[in-house]
Formats: sequence, structure tokens, C-alpha cells
Amino acid sequence: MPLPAVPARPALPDTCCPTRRVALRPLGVLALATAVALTGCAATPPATTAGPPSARKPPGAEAQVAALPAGSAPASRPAAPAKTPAAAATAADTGAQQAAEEADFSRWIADFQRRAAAQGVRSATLHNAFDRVRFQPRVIELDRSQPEFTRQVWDYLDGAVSAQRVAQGKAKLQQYRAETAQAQARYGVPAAVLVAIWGMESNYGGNFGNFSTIDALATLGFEGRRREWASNELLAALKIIDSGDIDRARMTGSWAGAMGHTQFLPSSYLGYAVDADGDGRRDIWGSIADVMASTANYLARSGWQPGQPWGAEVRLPPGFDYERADTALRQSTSQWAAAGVAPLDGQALPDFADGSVIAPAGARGPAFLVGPNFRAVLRYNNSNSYALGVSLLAQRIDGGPGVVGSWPRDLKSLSRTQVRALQTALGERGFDTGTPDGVMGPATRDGVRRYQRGAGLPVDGFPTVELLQQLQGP
Ligand SMILES: [Ca+2]
Repeated sequence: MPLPAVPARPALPDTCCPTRRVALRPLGVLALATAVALTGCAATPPATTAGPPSARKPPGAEAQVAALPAGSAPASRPAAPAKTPAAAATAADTGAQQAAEEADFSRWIADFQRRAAAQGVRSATLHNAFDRVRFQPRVIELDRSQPEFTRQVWDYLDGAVSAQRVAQGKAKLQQYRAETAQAQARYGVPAAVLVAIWGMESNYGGNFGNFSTIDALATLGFEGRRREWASNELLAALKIIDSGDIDRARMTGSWAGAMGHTQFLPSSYLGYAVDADGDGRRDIWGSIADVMASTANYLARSGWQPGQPWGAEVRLPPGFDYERADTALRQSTSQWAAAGVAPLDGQALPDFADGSVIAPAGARGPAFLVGPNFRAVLRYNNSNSYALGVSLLAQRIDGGPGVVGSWPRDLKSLSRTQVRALQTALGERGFDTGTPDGVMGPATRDGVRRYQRGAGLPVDGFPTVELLQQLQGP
């Protein structure tokens, strides 16, 4: 089958978790910004930047993953006020406004049904999907939430590759040995990697989201930040129901439309989901055999190279030019070795024709040499933090080591407000990063690098409080 332009989902931010992503390449469309956090992407919000789509996430911006949206309901409610005439009038206004919004939503649904019918979706499917469709205010809340704090990559990895998640992964690998082995044999993606993706995406099925995908995507198509994207995903969801693979009631997932155990967006499902258990239905909600095969198929078609490692932790030489630590720059292992990139003690560098060095915490943190399989995971979710989380989790599940080098844990992450101040200060010094938005994206990183270069600092593009103070100083 043709590779769809967009992979199953969108990705996350660059630095931390899956939230928004930087567009490395055109994957798809949306990356959700998700903050995945410890529990998996299912619960996180999408990002808003333009990035490659990943297997399952919506398109987003490049953000960082990190912080969980604090979207919970207040713990206590104020007592209901006694009704005064003014309060009654306000309530009437609110009621009228709500009724108007509901009418608008109903009109949008009616228009959308005509569009879907024109695309060949059967009327029985449309009735089934939309007769009880509900606008979900919570979805809009999550879509708009902009966490003030982003987690640093080490905090993200502490959760993503926790001892508990590693232990659970080993147990799941045993429990589903047949299903994962079958997927590995057919697609060449190692069982531990499939289980690691499962752990990252939904905490091994413990949390893949209980939003109705139809309700969530209809809500986002009507009022979300990426309406055209959501409308297209909604149409794809209808085609899935139309095909008989799943019924509306069981089609559940994240608020952003990512479905099932490994969080496929409907468009990715149409492109990559497979029926591995032979019951004639592609069931990524209830069949682990189908989940593993679908996920392996996605990775295989994203360029997975059987038999190759994801990469390895490396030692960089003194004076290494951190501008070269970027997945966009690829060269052979022998070229990296000639530049002084060395394996950790007792190891060998993985043999790549086109590998990249990444230093996700800047000059003070560990560095890694990564190859095509790391890039395949980025197509699932376009965030170096996410891909590192999957790679390290798989390595640990397989009995391998974790990260050996030390993270600069004394560095505090910049708040959204501080990032905005950083962007403003860079702009005032002539390093344009676009309109300050409080999100560490590629343009901001590039502005930081240009400033670092002029100031004689290591050019790692990594923002720190110290750097911000220096920029704001005389
Ligand atoms: Ca099946």
C-alpha cells in the first residue's frame, strides 16, 4: 500500500514529550501536542505547530511535552447563589447562548454529513455515528490548554522509562510473546520495540482514552484549533465504521482523536492497521495481535531497518560543535568517528550510513548517535524525547542499559512566560525568532544558537535561566 502522506499520528515537542512537534519532515498532518507524560499520550493534548504527523497524533506545533495540562475540575464548587433577578437574567443569557451554540453545532454536523455522503459513506453509518453525537466542551478545554511549564527531557524520561514501566514491559513481552513474535517475523520490528511503543502510548493499554472518537473529532472539527485536519480525521473515522471494523460505541481514544492501544489517528488506521488474528476485522482496541502488527506495519513503512540498533549513547570530543547535533545532519559512523565521536567504554559505535548526533539537554547532558530506526520512531511521534523514550524503554525491556551519562538536573526548565521573555530579548538583540509565543520551537532554538555563537558560548541552542538573565542584562 502506498505510504500515506501522513502517518498515523502527530507528534510532540522537541524537547520533552510528545506534544507538539517540530516538523522534521512532512509526515503528516497533525501532531497532537500531547503531553504525554507518564501515562501515555492518550491523555495529552495536541500541539499546535506544524509538524510531521505521526502515527497517531495530530499536527501540532513544536512544543515540548511536558507538562500535563492542569485541566481538572475544581475540587469544590461554590455554593449556588440565591437567585436574584440579575442572576436569573444572566442564566437566561447563558441558556440562550448555549442553545445558539448547539444549533450551530447541529448545522455543522448536517453539513458534514452531506460531505461524508458525497464521499460514499453509507447513510446507515452516518445515522449511527451522528444521531447521538455530542459536543464535548472538555475536548475544547484540552485543545486550548497551554501548560505554563514544560518538563525537561530527564524528567520526561524518568517517567517514560521508569523501573515500573520497564518491569511491566518485560511482563507484557512474556504475556504476548506469540503476538509480538508474529509481528516481528512479518515486519522486522523487534518485539521489545513494539511493547515499548505500547507502554509509551497507553501505558500498555491501561490508558488509551475513553473519549468517543466521533464526538471528539466532531467537536474539534466544529471548534478546534485545526478544524480542517479534524474534519478529515472525522471522515476517516466514518470510513472505518463504514467498513465494519469497529462500531461507534467501541471507537474510543484520546480527546485528540488518537485511538486504541497504540493511539492511531483514523487516517493512520486506514493506511496501516492490519488484521493479524484473522477474524476479518482490524481491531486496535481489543486484539493485541492486531495492535502489534499494525504498529509494526507503521514502523516498517516509516523506514525501519531490520537488524539495526536505534543508536547508542556516545562521548563527544572537547570542543564539539553542537550545531552539528541535529537529526537534520546525517553522516556515516566513520565520519562521526573521525570527528572524535567515541563509544562509551567497552562498546562499539553502531554502524550507520547516515547517522545523527543528538544532545537533548545541550552541552552539559548525554549525547547519542542515532540511525534510521530512531527516525522511524520519529515518524510515529515527532519528538526526540519521545523517540529516545521508546528506544531506551525497548533497550531496558531487552535487558540492556539505561543512560550512563548524567543529566544536568540542576537546570530548571523555563516557564512559558520565561520563554516569551527569552524570545523578546533575542528579538531586541537582533536575533529574530518570530512573534514571541512562549514555545521553544526551531526558530527560537536557532535564535539561541546565533546568540551563543556571537557570545562565544557552546552553540547547543539549549535555553537556561542563566542564558535568559544574560540576554536581559546590559
Ligand atoms: Ca482482527
